[in-house]
Amino acid sequence: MNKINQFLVACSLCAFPVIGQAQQDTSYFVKHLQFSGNESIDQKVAMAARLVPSPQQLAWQQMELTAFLHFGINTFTGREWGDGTEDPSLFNPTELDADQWVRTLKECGFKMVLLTAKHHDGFCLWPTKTTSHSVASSPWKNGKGDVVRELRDACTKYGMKFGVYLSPWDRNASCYGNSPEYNKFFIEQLTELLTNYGEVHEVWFDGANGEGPNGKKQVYDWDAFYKTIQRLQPKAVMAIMGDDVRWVGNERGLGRETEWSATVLTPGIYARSNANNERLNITQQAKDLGSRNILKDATELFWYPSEVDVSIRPGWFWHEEENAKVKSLKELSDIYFQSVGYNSVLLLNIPPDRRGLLNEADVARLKEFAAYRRQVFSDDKIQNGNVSWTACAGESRSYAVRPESRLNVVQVQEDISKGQRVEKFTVEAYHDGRWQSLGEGTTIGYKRMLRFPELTADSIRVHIDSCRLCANISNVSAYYAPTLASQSSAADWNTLPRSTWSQLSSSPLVVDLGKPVRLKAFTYAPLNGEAKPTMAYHYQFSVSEDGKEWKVLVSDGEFSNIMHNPLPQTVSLPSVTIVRYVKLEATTPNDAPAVMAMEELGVTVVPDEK
Ligand code: FUL
Repeated sequence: MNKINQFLVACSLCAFPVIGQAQQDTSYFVKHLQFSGNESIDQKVAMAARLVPSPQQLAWQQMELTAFLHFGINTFTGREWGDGTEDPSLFNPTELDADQWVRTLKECGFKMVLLTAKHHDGFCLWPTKTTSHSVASSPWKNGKGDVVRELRDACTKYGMKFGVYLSPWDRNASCYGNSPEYNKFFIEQLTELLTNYGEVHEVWFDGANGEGPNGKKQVYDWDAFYKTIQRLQPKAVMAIMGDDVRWVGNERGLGRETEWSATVLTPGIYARSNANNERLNITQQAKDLGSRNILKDATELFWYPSEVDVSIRPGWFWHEEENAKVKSLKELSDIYFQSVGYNSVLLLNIPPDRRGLLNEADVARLKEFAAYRRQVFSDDKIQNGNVSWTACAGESRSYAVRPESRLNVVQVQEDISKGQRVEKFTVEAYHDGRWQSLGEGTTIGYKRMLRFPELTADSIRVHIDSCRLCANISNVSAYYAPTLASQSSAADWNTLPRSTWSQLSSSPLVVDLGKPVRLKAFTYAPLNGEAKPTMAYHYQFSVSEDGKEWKVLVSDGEFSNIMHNPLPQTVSLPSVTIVRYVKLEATTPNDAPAVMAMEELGVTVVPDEK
């Protein structure tokens, strides 16, 4: 065991330097460092270079690929966010088989499985003592079932790591909004999960909170939640509303090209986070979370690596109509290169269906995805790439490429147990007697992949243009990733050409469809898949035959999670209605009147009867 590892083991959560703070110092800061305010920028940079992950963060980053299972009452209602009033008797998977989940995921290269033990609807997948709103009140296994236990057992059987998602936002708990009482209730739920199911490797606290200004306002006791985890599962990482794992900032599977695990973003669970982050003018979505420029004004730094969470389908929960919308191999591969290849862990969601099985459509795609990764990454075109290299700014190293090898990917890794240091690097290829540039990147971190048009090369050269102290490059490799065909993504959520429509207003959105039609469903699709402050969240949907007399078809609708996952949401209407005018009256997530455009509306109409 080397000096660093000895220290890491002895002091996993130290928030202070081991020895001094001089530039030549070889000491490390684990997980957090505080600047005194007197350092020059060079001194700050040298300290930042010596910020390292805790042992559990390091183990977490090394997993690279983890799986999310969104499963619960929504699976049976077809919703993305339940409102907590669902009848537990709806929960009745006919063939639930956690063995099938974990076996499939293991075969497909996943290292950990995280289950939505409780989503925002408050329905618990384990027989909790805290509420009757759980599997214990469902017909599944006559109320004797425990999904968390079945998943845990399957994880043990297959040697898979295990994590739980427990939504702080609870739309069912009557004590929600009575802050001390709900915090106690939540800690009891957390305690059950962290006590009764063996080792838990990740605890995922969602930041989503859809309570409007008129809803109940809960003040969470993050500190007590944090301490509960520390006490019961000290090796678990605490994600999102936690200080071990950071949300990348979108649900589209898109990481940052410049991704600092050593970041100035203060985790949201700390009371000082708003003040710190506002002072630096940053959010979780900010482009720059760690450059020298932003270090200048930072007062502290966190090892807070990013996690890219995305669903294999448009929604997080299983919906029958999305069986044909499982992401293509090309989309999954792009997501992989833009998450794992951008110094992040990929958390891919594969939602079990109503039978309680991973659906055939998802399993087939997962297998294709695994086979593709195997094909690409089992064939490293470089022979000596894993010899470690202490690289100072301005230095390069060349690597011989196996003869006749085509390549289009170069992968570089830093030994992050000694910190994240590279700020800019360039990759070149030698062919036909000359060097040509393949591309350049900024950060490397645990893993960075660069893609470029395919070529044949005799050798490649990695040049470290700029770094903090000297970088510790642990691996350089090169691969050939076969080109994958794109699938057309023509919108299938509007069946009536817009050429006959006219928009009469935008807030509310009133549209004249041009002729009477038999309306079966409508869709709201934020323009360009972007979340805007003026977007619709809560809505009322009405229709009219003459534009004067209106009939409300949905009075209290919600486009659940649209702020984080701004994809088309289709609402099926209770019955087919003849309409010519439609009206969408909506409020934004901040409860202001929403502004919408005709292009964001889709209608599904039934052809006229002959
Ligand atoms: C979001 C939630 O609101 C979604 O329903 C989903 O669970 C996703 C992973 O996080 O914030």
